[in-house]
Amino acid sequence: MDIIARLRDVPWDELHPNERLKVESDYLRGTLEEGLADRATGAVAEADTQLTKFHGFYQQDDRDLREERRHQKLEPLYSFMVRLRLPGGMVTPEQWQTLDDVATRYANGTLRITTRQTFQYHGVLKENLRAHLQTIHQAMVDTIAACGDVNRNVICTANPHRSKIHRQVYELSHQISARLLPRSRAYHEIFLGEERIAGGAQERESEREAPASGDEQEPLYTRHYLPRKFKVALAIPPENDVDLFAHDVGFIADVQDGELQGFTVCIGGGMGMTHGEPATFPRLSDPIGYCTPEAAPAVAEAIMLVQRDHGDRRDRKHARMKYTVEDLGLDAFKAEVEQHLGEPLAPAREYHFDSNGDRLGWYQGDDGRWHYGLFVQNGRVADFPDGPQLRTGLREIAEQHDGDLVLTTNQNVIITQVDEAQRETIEALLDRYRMVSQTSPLRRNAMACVALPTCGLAMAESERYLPSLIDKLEAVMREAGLADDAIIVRMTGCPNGCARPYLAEIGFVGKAPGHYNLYLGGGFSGQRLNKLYRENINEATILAELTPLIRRYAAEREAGEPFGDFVIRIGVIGETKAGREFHAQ
Ligand code: SRM
Ligand code: SF4
Repeated sequence: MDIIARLRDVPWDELHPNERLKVESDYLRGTLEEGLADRATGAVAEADTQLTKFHGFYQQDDRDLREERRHQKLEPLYSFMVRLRLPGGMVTPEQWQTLDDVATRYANGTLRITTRQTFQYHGVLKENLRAHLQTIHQAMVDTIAACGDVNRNVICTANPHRSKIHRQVYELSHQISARLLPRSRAYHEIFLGEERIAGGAQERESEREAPASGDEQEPLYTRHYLPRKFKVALAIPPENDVDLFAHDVGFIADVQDGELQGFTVCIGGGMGMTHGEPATFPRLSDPIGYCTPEAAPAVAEAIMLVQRDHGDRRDRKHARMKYTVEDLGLDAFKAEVEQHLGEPLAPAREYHFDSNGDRLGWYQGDDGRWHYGLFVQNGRVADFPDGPQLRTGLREIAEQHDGDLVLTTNQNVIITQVDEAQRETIEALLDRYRMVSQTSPLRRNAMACVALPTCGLAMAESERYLPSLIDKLEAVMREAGLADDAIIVRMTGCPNGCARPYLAEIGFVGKAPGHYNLYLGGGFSGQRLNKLYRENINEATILAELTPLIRRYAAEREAGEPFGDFVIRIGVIGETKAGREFHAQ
């Protein structure tokens, strides 16, 4: 039974309010036109704040100024976070320049590389939204479906210029993105000035009365869209830079004799949970089968349709596909997928991952050209006072160099396609703008989510705090003789998991201002969740807890043993069980 049949007779009050909103939004139009024109407020209408997400932007307010403005009886300082759809994360140097211009003209003067291989802008005022989207549109970039209950930016192992396989997988990320893109023209009409073609939803008598066989305006999603966000990742072993098991759908490339044979397909991953609610939990995806490269977009679509039809539309905390997989069971979910495909999936194949970090520094691609993986602390491309001049430096590289720039899911950037003769020029620019500092492997492998001041859900600092905590942890590592060792550290300002902290060897998850839950024991290649070790602790306790463990690791580890494996072996923390048992001590 599909979603239209399933929901036709369900009373609205049994569904989450967002469900009604989607259906009645006239395919994501809502009253956005009117809201954008209203200059009396920096906000859009309450209901439209849900719809803007489907178009790639979020209403936020500056939380640093919230109290002060409240005292002054001013409305919060509203602005928008704008997120690009950039499957596979690659931009041309010309696009980079436009995206950089837009950061000055319409946003807060920074670009933020996200954990899903794209850019976010912060601080975009309502009156600048249209101009912002129109400018990037001229550079062939959009923000469609970057947020909202739809398929999100499709991510893949970084750098299509590295090898033939990387290029093929990158192209597939585009094909999957295109296939799962909403078809509504709302974005083009509201933001790009396209004329609306008469007919369609407005003329239907009842908003809930969808055509029996398919929906012309949204053939895949229908007016119900998905119960929740939906995420697809593609990885090329042995690198698991995308954290393949953290997503609703994962495709693991199977390469034999230098040729891409197909993909092992995994389903049901996700990170988000809520503190103190054991019914919510991070989950790693499971393999359900194997498909050819040609079939991958159809397989992604079939999986999405099963989630569309079976996902929970009553409780948004239980609406991600990982819960549908848990509730239906892997086999029943798979059977539904195969029914959509009209044939069974082949059996899953073996794979092996050995890391989930990025390749940083210089490396050579198959065609002999060079690529430079540049570390960007927490993905913030800015000119830091007394620090790296990343924005100016990367801008200049984009002006002088004709190779593409590729964003990674570890929030870094790769300067690609550098000929031997150009390497000196690039190095001189990296030097001039102090873009490469002597960072430790600990820092280079650390990630933090955005959190304060823009994220409305943050309970504690993350991006603004992690660098100073790393300073202190670096000192502990140095003193223990581990200055050259990598431990994967990740921090988020709340349990939603935007920097995938439950896969870190050391994970910090914000609980309250200055206080974090400490998780230990994630796998070095993103294959194992970590486990809660200490709850609600401040910096002094974090350091007091970690210092002896790091010292012990230095003294007692086996050759090549990662920190996450070590803490499990010595019994400091138990191995994580899947699903609900994630919360059990
Ligand atoms: Fe996220 C919500 C930032 C990757 C799980 N995420 C948010 C919002 C939009 C807050 C909000 O809803 O008001 C954050 C905006 C902060 C800001 O001011 O910019 C936000 N998420 C981010 C980014 C920018 C973090 C970063 O530092 O890079 C990442 C943008 C990705 C992108 O380009 O699309 C980001 N978010 C993730 C990931 C990682 C991933 O996808 O690989 C996750 C965990 C994986 C997953 O989805 O399970 C993630 N974000 C969430 C959740 C929890 C979802 C859940 O299932 O419970 C929320 C809250 C929600 O959806 O209700 C959320
Ligand atoms: Fe915000 Fe929480 Fe995501 Fe961090 S993890 S960006 S605090 S929603």
